[in-house]
Amino acid sequence: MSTATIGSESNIGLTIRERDPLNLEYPFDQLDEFLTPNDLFYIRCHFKAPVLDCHDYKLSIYGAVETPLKISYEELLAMPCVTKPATLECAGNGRIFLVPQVRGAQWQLGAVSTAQWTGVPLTALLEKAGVDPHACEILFEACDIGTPKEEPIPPGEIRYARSLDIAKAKDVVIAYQMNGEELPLDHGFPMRAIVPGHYAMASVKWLTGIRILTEPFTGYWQTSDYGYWDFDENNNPMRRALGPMPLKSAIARPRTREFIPAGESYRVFGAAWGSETFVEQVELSADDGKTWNPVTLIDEAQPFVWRRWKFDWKVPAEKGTYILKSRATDGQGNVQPDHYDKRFGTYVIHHTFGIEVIVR
Ligand SMILES: Nc1nc2c(c(=O)[nH]1)N[C@H]1C(S)=C(S)[C@@H](COP(=O)(O)O)O[C@H]1N2
Ligand SMILES: [Mo]
Repeated sequence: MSTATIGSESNIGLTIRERDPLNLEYPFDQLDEFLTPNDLFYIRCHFKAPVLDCHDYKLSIYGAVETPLKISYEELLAMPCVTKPATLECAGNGRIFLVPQVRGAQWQLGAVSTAQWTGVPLTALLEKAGVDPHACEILFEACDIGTPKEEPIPPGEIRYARSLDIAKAKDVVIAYQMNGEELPLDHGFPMRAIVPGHYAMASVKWLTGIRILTEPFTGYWQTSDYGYWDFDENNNPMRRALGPMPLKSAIARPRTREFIPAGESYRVFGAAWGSETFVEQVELSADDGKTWNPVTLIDEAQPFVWRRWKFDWKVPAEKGTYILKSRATDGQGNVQPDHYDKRFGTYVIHHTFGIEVIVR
């Protein structure tokens, strides 16, 4: 077996969850700066990353529009751009903590990262094309292709594609830079969508088409995968697509089963994030959720990105196993739940789960 094929040479700091397709986890216990360095940003791919030549690249905007467009890479770079931060989190982040174990990549805490994204606002492209007033969704089409491995398997090879409610278009950036650098291959070079506040399956990489739809899209990546069972208004079961990231906080340090010296002070460090509403407060418990203490928030409150936090824990003199938990509250008073919601199957793992540490 070849060993020289794990991402690019710059991805060596990431934890391997799967080699082919490439699935690499950010070592979350190294959380430090607000922005995750590009070479530590987690990578989640369903198929082999397509290698596109930006000189031949064209982004098609078509479907329910007045003027279908094919825009080159150079033309996109010449348009007015925006730069904004967004936290991306894989909907399966934290899956390894589910008991009993579920299928899928066994992410620990690090299928989440934050970057500054530079690109063209989607609204500018939609204006150029002239959107049909009956349009309801936007389909982002990518050019990576393959056969998904998980049952039920589609009848043949499929491309990655995902639709979005047109009302959310206002926040979307068609990005070609990540933290001020050219978008790396594994993160979608030359262009990707960034959908701030949504689980990152919405942020389609290697974007080649934007199709405007007048009917909801029901493709594989939002019904079979990245969907969940619900009931419609007539009480019939239906699949709904995952969307916004619910409120969540996570402990970066200490790590699970870390040894901590008794009787000293230990700086607990983590991050909390949500979607449209910002994180208002985070609390920490060192007794498995019996008592809670407010932590110090480091970053300013804003939607779509994490707020790092810290808490100086007076570690008890008594040796033994302690369970740490963090719990976030948002600007509307919503509190992070303490149980996993089974409706979401192998996704949406945002409850307050315990980080067990050993004081000695
Ligand atoms: N074209 C394409 N876009 C994609 C994917 C993919 O496999 N193909 N994976 C999605 C998923 S599930 C996640 S979590 C994010 C990961 O983005 P990253 O690799 O830049 O961290 O990309 C999304 N966009
Ligand atoms: Mo994902």
